[in-house]
Amino acid sequence: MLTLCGFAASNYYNKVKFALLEKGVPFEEELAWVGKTDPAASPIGKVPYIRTPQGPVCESAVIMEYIEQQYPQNPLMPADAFAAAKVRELVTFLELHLELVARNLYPEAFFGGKISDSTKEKTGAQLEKNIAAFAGLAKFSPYVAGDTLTLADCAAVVHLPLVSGATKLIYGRDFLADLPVRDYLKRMGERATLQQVNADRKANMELMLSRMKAK
Ligand SMILES: N[C@@H](CCC(=O)N[C@@H](CS)C(=O)NCC(=O)O)C(=O)O
Repeated sequence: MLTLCGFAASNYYNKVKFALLEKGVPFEEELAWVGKTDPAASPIGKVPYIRTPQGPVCESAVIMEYIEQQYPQNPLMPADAFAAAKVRELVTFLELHLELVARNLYPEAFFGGKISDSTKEKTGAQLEKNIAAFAGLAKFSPYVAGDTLTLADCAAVVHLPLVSGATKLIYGRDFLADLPVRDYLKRMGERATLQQVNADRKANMELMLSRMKAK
């Protein structure tokens, strides 16, 4: 049995969880807050990580590839090499060029902190450029990579809402507004799998807040 470790308020954790649910791979969840992770499984202290019968694996993109290879049922990667490369390209854009850049905004957007005007300016310009490039690659017809649900959707459903939310809060404008993201997320939100992920996320978020208050 595979164990997914981390906490359900984490978008990286939810990306893996959504893939497991969509594939119908049985798994258990082990709650591991930041600071309480297993160093033997996640040497850098990040979540998620998984425990497999052969040992642990960390880094969500690597975990996704492992799951895909180990459990071929309900594939989330096309068999064709070029089509698979296009899915990985979208995943890289979502993770590296959208989420990681937007993360510069999170301290002020979500965590009550402050970021400098120069960070806002630089991050805004970078996001405009990267989102325009992503728009040229993403299909949303009806899935991010085309007519089939793939790993790109697992990344999109967790990363796109944060990019929208953070840009709205910092710049007063959703940088993804010109893309069909809202309709896409609404459609995806009709899936029982995503509904479960989101319900668990909300419950875990409350738990996280009550832990923070108790400190
Ligand atoms: N590249 C990592 C990123 C994971 C990540 O940043 N997770 C956050 C929670 S959403 C975390 O563990 N942060 C704690 C830290 O960086 O120490 C992955 O894809 O798994």
